[in-house]
Amino acid sequence: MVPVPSTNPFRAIKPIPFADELFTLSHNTVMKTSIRGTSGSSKSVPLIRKARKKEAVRIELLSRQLRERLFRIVEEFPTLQDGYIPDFYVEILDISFSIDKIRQTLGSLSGSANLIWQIKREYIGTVWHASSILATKDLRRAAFGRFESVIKKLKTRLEYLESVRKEMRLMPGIDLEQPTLCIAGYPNVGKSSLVNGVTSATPEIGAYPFTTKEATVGHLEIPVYASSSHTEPLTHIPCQIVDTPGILDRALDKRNEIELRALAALKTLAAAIVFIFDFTQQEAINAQLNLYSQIISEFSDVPLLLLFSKADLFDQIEKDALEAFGKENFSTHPFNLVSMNDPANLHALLVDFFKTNQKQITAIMKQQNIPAED
Ligand SMILES: Nc1nc2c(ncn2[C@@H]2O[C@H](COP(=O)(O)OP(=O)(O)OP(=O)(O)O)[C@@H](O)[C@H]2O)c(=O)[nH]1
Ligand SMILES: [Mg+2]
Repeated sequence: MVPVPSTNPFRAIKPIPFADELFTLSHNTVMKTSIRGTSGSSKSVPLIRKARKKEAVRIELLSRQLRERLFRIVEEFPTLQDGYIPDFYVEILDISFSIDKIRQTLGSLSGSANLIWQIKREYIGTVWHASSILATKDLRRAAFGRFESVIKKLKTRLEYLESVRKEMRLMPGIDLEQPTLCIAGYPNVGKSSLVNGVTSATPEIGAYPFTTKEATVGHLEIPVYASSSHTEPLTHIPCQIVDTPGILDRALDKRNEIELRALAALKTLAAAIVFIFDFTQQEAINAQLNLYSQIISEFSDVPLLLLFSKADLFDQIEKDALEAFGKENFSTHPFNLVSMNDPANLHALLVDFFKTNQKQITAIMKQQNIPAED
């Protein structure tokens, strides 16, 4: 089995704490820390000086802990700029969240960390001039209260970042060095069944539209032969097969988030497309034809393999009728009837398609990997 590359940059982010948790954890750690030179019975240092030092150090420690935690969250988030993370994740972020909002949110975490630093400076200065032990404690409590209110104001922002992290970490890991074949088609046509049949991936299969909600990656090894007379492969090329959600035949501005995610995968990942057509959905024949036209015009440079699914459900007369329909409507593409009960045939078709289009696939991959210019 080919190992699944984990190049999804969102999987490296640690869970983002709730605001309360972030403050309480840091607060408890600081209150448990013993501060050198502020306890014991040394008579040489006056008690007021020990108290000033103790509370000033506590303020310093808590501010440092909070700032470190905030900066860590900001640093762990992938840089949301062209060239830093694959375009696929940028597109998904823009569909499901908002890159601007994420940037602003991360910016406000850094801003809060700086505010904590200012509060700390203000209070430490005052604590050193406190006139009584009680006053040092009151000042420390006041500083902590200010820190807490800064952190509490981040409540919804931290929750937002955690929701981004949780959702984005579910996206597949994509290896940009590997060729990627995207499976596309109308809902419920058998896309996931195909991926399930020829790769180690096990996407959910269901007898209802939009079973697949986001791209899933399966892996396939394509044998490469030294020449057509060789029967033993020279080597194998690892290849990614991306199962995408179904796409209906409708205008872009009417598309739901699930369809937009499918188009984002096609746009940013596909070095080749496998389009699945399902003749058992008689009521959606025209819709599928329209979708096919949209895909071939939008991705005109990308090699496309056309497959008619659910072959096992057709008798010979229906197959002949299908053949005629195919010739009439798909003059530009050869087509094949496939069934999920025959993964060996599917596999052979994919290997052959890859072999025939290898040059074009490699050229598209090169183009996709060129970093965007500023
Ligand atoms: N008889 C038969 N049924 C199939 C075949 N391929 C898929 N199906 C059935 O068709 C239904 C849809 O299959 P999926 O693989 O989930 O289709 P999909 O295109 O991924 O659907 P969405 O993710 O919802 O867009 C399921 O009930 C499958 O069991 C096939 O070759 N033969
Ligand atoms: Mg599916």
